[in-house]
Amino acid sequence: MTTTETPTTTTTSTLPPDFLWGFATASYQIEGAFDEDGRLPSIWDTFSKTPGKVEDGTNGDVACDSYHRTGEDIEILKKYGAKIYRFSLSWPRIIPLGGRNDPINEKGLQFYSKFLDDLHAAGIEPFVTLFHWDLPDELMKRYGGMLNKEEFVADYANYARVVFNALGSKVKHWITFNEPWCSSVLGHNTGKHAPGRTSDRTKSPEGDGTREPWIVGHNLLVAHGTVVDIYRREFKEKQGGEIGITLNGDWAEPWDPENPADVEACDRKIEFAISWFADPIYHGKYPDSMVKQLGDRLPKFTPEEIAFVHGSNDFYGMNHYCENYIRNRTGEPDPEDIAGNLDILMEDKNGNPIGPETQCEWLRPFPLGFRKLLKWLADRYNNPKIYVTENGTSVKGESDKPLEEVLNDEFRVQYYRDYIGAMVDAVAQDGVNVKAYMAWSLLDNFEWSEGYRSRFGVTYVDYKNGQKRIPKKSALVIGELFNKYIRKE
Ligand code: GBH
Repeated sequence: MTTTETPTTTTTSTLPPDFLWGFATASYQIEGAFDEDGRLPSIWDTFSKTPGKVEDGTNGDVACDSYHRTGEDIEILKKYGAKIYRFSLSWPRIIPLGGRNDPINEKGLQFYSKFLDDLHAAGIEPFVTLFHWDLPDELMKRYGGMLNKEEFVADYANYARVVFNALGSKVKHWITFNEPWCSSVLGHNTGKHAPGRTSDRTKSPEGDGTREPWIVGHNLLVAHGTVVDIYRREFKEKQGGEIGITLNGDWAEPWDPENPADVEACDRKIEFAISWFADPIYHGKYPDSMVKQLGDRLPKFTPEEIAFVHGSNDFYGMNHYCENYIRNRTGEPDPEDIAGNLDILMEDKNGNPIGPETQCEWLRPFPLGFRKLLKWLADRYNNPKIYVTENGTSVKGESDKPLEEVLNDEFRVQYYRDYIGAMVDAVAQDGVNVKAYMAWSLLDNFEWSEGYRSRFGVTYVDYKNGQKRIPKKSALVIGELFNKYIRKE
């Protein structure tokens, strides 16, 4: 499908009876208990406690206190009718120092083991992310974390093996990495995320945004491929699960649809964000557009590496939030450029906004883009099984609204109606193979560098009153939508 076709959303489409839906979260964003039962700091503890890194100066020390409130979290999941729950494991809870010769923390494993048992008892199927950005801080200090291929891949593989051994009988769906793009680009080019490395010396004493993001991305791919291989050879047969990676990616509309250079730039934008990781996994090589622009700054796969990476997804994990207008840039790309030599804009040539504002600068809803991106992925990757592992929105000014208005979150309700509807059309009308959907997020939580002001929860969390959870309207609407769309047989 080209970027200019506009299929319409209908309400008559349906989903197959085995379609799964639920909610998602991540360890550092919800758990709190930052120094309990042997947990040591991750790069996010260190980064968020560095002045100026998080907008409201907050951190995840307490967050939603989910470490002490697993029972409440399971209660609300049940109340909302969720079939599945995606959460992530905190590596520094399980191996506090992180490395393959460092001690394993049994208390950390016991916490997750019990949580998995409790989820199963409630009839909720877990989707478990091994890594959602909270790298043990010691590994950053010891050898540069994700920048160090030999050390990082070996330590991540050891961590994964510890986890598969201890918890693998209770988990059928594993996600190796959440959004490697963010660890690479935000962590090692713009410096907006931990570990905050960038070429900008006003923000970081160290870092090279022209090279490090491509090295980190490469290392994460190799680590992913290595762990998938370990799972398939040592665990899959007896544990019967599946494993894949989760990638973020926005849809792209041309700033000027009449200009072929803008239309072409849209594909390049998606290639730099998604195909950077998905092409090696599905096609065994980096996209041509990236090789062309980055030259020898893009690492090369050794034959052993690509053998692990190529074919390493049992499913495609898709995180999706929004879209942009894309305008081609002429002239030589800036060496710091990570996007494909183009401008990422919120308005088209005629000044029309892509969608309404939310609390996040970067997020403007445009639901049809979800359907188009699903089709784009199906076409490029031979119709893989897709799990939507995150989708959701913040609401402009939500943190300043009276509670009653917060709970009656019409804007978010409309977002889910439109986005879920667009996904259903992609499945029923375009033949895209989506098999599961997880809304982001179960709870308002620590929104990384945006702190607590941006709220993505379908559940309000009262940070001033013991992290009390109160369902918003959207929490129940999602279930109603899926009850309507999923065929009974
Ligand atoms: C998800 O990323 C994360 O997986 C999740 O943990 C998070 O809570 C959720 O988003 C909501 O934010 O303006 O330069 O900082 C979504 C993909 C890509 C969205 C980077 C924000 C920010 C670019 N993200 N983007 S910048």
